[in-house]
Amino acid sequence: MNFLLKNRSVLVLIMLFAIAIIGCDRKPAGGSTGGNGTGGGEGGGKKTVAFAQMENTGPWRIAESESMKSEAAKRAGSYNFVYTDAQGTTAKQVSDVEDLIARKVSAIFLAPREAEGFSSTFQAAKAANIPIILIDREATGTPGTDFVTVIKSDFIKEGQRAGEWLAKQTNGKAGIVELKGTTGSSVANDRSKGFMDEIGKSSDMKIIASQDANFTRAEGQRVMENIIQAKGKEITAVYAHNDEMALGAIQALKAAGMNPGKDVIIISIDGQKSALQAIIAGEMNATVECNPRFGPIAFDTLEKHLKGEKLPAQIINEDRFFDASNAAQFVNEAY
Ligand code: GYE
Repeated sequence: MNFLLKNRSVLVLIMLFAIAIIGCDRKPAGGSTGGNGTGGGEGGGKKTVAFAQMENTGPWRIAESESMKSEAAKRAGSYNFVYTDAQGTTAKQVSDVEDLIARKVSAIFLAPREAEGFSSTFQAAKAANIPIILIDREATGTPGTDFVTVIKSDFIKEGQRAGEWLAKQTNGKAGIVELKGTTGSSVANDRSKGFMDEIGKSSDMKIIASQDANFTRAEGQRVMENIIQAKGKEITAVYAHNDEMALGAIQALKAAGMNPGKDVIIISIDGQKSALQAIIAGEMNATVECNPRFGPIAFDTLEKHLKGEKLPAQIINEDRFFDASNAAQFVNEAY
């Protein structure tokens, strides 16, 4: 009798344990879109949010990653933070996001390297109830459906500001080299378009060469060396889609015995510290600001979404303009 009783209570314990396990499994899958789910399979009521970065090279992108990490650290009471680095490959970035979805994080900030390639990822995130907020670049898809919203600068306006400034600076006559950002990125398309819109207003503003230098200094330098060989003195201006490529071009021009900042006017986009220093040194002329410090606005936007607030399709950062008149004033706060 005693033996039977003992066995029975063991059996009951086993059954209770089994029920508990099954019960756990019945929890809704995926991260929470509401304000009260714990999501992320995390304990302690914290949400796990992720930032899927495309690469972490160059001051702009390093500043962006740092801003996201330090904002997450400030909000560590509410969030665990996961960071992935796709090392400059769109395919890796897609699989990084797929892994984050499989891990059931509560939300994903995504800086998409290229505009195309993410549509099935967006569907998987939607099916798992995981909101995606795009930061810094656009991806093809519908805001409010495929992703929550996109926070970015107005890239067409950046190109227009660069074009307008250059036309004024050169009295409407220039032989321009355009160093473009990564082909397939929303940024490169828009920065070209805005610039062309403006220089198209003056018939003597001519693009004499236009090439992809992938937003990097090394490629900017290499591409510029080749263009100098082909075009030489025809070059009177460089429009680079970012400061890193402009700094590479400056190196190439100097090595060829040309005078960047004087004989060849250099304008680019971003506003990083070494560009402002080059402006102060007289080797570069101007840069349109593109702010990489997304951390605070990214997390604020996520919190609004989690509270159920309706968000606009795009959230646009306001940017400044740096040239010889103000570079010294802002250089210390630059990244
Ligand atoms: O200008 C560039 C970076 O996506 C807006 O990408 C960003 C651009 C930025 O590599 O420096």
